Formats: sequence, C-alpha cells, structure tokens
Amino acid sequence: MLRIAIQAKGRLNEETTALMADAGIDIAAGRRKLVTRASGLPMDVLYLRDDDIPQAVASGVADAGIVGLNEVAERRADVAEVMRLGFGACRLSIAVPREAAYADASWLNGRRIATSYPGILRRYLLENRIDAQICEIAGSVEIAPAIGMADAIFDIVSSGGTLVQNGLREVERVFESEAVFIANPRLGEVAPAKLADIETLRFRFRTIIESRGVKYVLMNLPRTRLEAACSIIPGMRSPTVLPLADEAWCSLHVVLREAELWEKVEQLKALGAEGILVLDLENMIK
Ligand code: PRT
Ligand code: ZN
Repeated sequence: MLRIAIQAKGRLNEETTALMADAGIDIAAGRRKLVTRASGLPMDVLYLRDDDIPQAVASGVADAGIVGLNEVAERRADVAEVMRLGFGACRLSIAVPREAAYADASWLNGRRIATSYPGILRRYLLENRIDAQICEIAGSVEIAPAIGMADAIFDIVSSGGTLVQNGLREVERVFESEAVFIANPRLGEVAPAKLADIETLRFRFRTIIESRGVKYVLMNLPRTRLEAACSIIPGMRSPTVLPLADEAWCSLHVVLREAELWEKVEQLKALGAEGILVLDLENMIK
C-alpha cells in the first residue's frame, strides 16, 4: 500500500489535508497517529516534520510526500518531483538592515549571513562568487542582525511583513518555492504497482488544482448573438448551447476563469444575455 508523508503540523498541513480530502483520501479526524490508514483511496499517511519529508521519500521510508520545494532543494534530496501544487508559495531571500548602503550583492563580501537554509545559500554565494560567512541558526533568523549575530539574513519571505517589522529590507530573491508532490525515484523498479497509485493521485490533484478559480456560467441569449458571444468566450473548445422553448433564444453554458469573470459577464450582458447564473465548479476533468 502506498505510503505518503505529509507535514504533521505547520503551514502546509491544512492545505495538504484539504487537497487529499478533495482527492478522496479520507483521514478520520482525531484518529491521527504517526502513521494513519486513510480510506477512500486507501493508503498510509505518515505525519512528519517538513524537514524530514525529503529524506523519508528519498530513502523509501515513504513512497511519496508533500513538502515545500525549499526543503527538497536545501537537502538536495534524491526525489522525483511529480507536480507543483500551487499553495505554500514563498521565496528564500537575502535581507539586510533597512539603513544598510546595499547597492548590489558584492556588499555581502566579508559579511555574516544568518540562515536556516545554509545549503541553498552556499550554492548562491558560490555561483555569484561572494565570499561571506554563513551562520546557521534554527529559528528566529530575522532577529539576528538586531542582536549583532549577523549582518544580513537569508530566510523565507511571503508577505514581507516579518522583514518590515524587524527593520529589514529584501535585497535578493534567490529561490521561489511552493508545495510539491514528490515520489521516490526508484518506485518503478521496487514497486511498479505503486506507480499507478502515484499517477492516480497526480491526475486527481491536477484536476482539483485546475478547477480552482473557475466558474460555470449559464445564461439565456438571443440566437442571433451566439456567434458574437462565442468570440468573447475563450477556452474549452466550444460552449454548450441548448435550445429553449422560445426558438429565438438559447441557453449558453461556459467555463470562465474567476479573474476574467466580471469582464466577460458584462460583455455578454451587453450582447443581450439574460438570467446569468454563476456556479462553483467542483471538478473539471479534461
Ligand atoms: O514543524 P515543522 O518542521 O514541520 O515546520 P516548520 O516550522 O519548519 O515549517 P512551517 O510550518 O513554518 O513552514 C512549512 C513550509 O511552508 C515552509 O518550508 C515553506 O515551504 C512554506 N511557507 C510558505 C512558509 C511561509 N510561506 C512563511 N511565510 N514558511 C515559513 N514562513 C515564515 C517566514 O519565515 C516568516 O518568518 O513565516 C513568517 C512570515 O512571513 P511573512 O513574509 O509573510 O511575514
Ligand atoms: Zn521544519
């Protein structure tokens, strides 16, 4: 049976569990142990700290996992990236005290940089021929400059609020991250049947992610405006057109991205569309 490692608690846990539930993997609440048997799509769920997930998947302790790309890159784990999951977005950046006269990365030469990601930082410094000292610390990296422990930091940034609160300024964006679905790269040799499970999960995750942010829109439209309406609506081959009792009218069904929803709906209204219904879309299987 497939064993998938996910973060036990922390920033990725909630969205990971929600994605798995949408994919039909049910983990009874309150029954969570280190390893829990899930139902629906049967598999074992292994709850770990995010730091341990890449190695667990690389070594085969788990067949697959969901973790931040930053953790995979930091550990240079020997895992296959199956797909990116579109949540947990953040970046690893270098930040310096707001008042520092930083013009470019050469400012970092001879300075101390505090981080919990020494691997990614070391590679960045090497590639950019910067000779700086790395101070590895486990947490609260953002306070290191204020207490005189470092001149700069290299840490996870998402909104940037934490940097501002600590009088720091982001100067180099080094690594973009998000949650990724990873698998053991030797699964095909050691357990080919599990590859089919990975493929099932990949398909379900992809369908769920692609269905997010889209709406199903129904409207009544004068038949004479159908061609004009089709030119407004992009995407999925052709819209569904159904006849109405009044032959001069038809019912038009389309899938629209949330970002363009209002613009398109207003254009369709201007064409004479009436009775416009906007519905949430559960899953869109392509
Ligand atoms: O206990 P465990 O070891 O499993 O968890 P953890 O404490 O090491 O990690 P956790 O739960 O904090 O983060 C898990 C993963 O979430 C990270 O590895 C990233 O891939 C991702 N992620 C996304 C983030 C953030 N966004 C984020 N903002 N991880 C941490 N942060 C921190 C950031 O360091 C900053 O200090 O949140 C703070 C707020 O960020 P701002 O920029 O929004 O202020
Ligand atoms: Zn961690």
